[in-house]
Amino acid sequence: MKLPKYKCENCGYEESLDKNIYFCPRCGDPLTIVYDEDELHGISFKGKGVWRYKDVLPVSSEKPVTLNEGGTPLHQSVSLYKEIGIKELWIKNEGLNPTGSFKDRGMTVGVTRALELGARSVICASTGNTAASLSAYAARAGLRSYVVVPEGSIALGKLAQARAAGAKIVKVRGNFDYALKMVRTLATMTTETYLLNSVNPFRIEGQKTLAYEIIEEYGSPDWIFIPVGNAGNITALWKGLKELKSIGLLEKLPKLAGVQAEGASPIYRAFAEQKEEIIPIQNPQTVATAIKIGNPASWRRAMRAVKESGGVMLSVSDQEILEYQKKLSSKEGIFVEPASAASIAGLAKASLHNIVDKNDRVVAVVTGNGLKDPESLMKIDTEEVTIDADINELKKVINN
Ligand code: AN7
Repeated sequence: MKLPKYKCENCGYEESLDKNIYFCPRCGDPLTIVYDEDELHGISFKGKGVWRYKDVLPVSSEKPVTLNEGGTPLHQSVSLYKEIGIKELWIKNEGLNPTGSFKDRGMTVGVTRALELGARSVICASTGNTAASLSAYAARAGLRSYVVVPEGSIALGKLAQARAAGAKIVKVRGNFDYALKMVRTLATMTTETYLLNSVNPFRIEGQKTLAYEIIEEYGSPDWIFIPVGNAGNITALWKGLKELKSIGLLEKLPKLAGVQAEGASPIYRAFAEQKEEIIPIQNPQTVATAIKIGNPASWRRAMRAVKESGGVMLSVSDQEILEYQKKLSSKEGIFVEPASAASIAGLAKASLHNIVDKNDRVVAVVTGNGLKDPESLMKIDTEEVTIDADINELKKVINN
């Protein structure tokens, strides 16, 4: 089989995978790993989870660093689809990955690559989930991990995960965008500390298995909705879908809808205003801390994915995010973190504006587990009472 190679989708630069690089030396965009299209045709898979797709993953190791990631459930909506006004809604629950988010799909491949390269340690900048995932996989690989996070802006559960796994936690006085800029610069100065943000092409490879699972299990929906922060996951999703078409497993590519939080939506803004470039947001704000990102590294690839697919970028308010986080739990039994609810909130908006049709079949990706970030839920009104330990008191509150 012809070996995969790095390619810059922005300017066409190509390089062998033997090199340890992340960015195009010509134009600076994150590099993508590409396969020969003829080689992909007719490939088949066996096994479960991310490593089911090992023939389209660019690592040769027989012993990947794994926690059995992938193979997450695709739940059919029993209620929200009606309220939203579409024919079918399926919810891909990435919060049921080993560390509670989709990041594990990329980390199993990325940390395996780190070992193949002989790295001594791994590093990421993170709004929380990447840190939680990286520190777990690094622990399993016996590698030192450094996670650089915006001080005060990461959810408690995620911080606890990184602490438990023994990562060195570096809190930056500044936002995620500064943290990412620093680790990117560090990566140009040393090869001993391997960079595992989603600008790492090997992480994108692992994350593309999301597309493989959706298509193998469901076939081709009309739309896929996905939350967007740094824009790695939508990049990976689109890459996977296009590969599936080359393999012959997918005839018609779905349209993609990328959903950002209003206060952190530079890609949406550029899309809506038909601009060629994004204008980074200096001080992004949203309750969905996972996607509180003002200068997404993979914005070009996200924009291209959305446009090529005939889809859209959308933005949703914090209020909409919290409303649909609650509804996902109260109507479907699926507890997600705020960033994840952005995809469903975006879908509701798209239906209202007739961007999706009532006959459409939609898959919405929810990306992270609600247990990581329960804080916002503690502030809403719910049916809660406190009683004495007395059976009559209990009987009084049961009112059906
Ligand atoms: C739950 O952990 O960027 O568009 O540093 O945790 O690929 O960035 C997290 C992102 C969506 C956005 N949902 O994905 C990090 C980080 C959840 C997330 C996203 C994130 P990308």
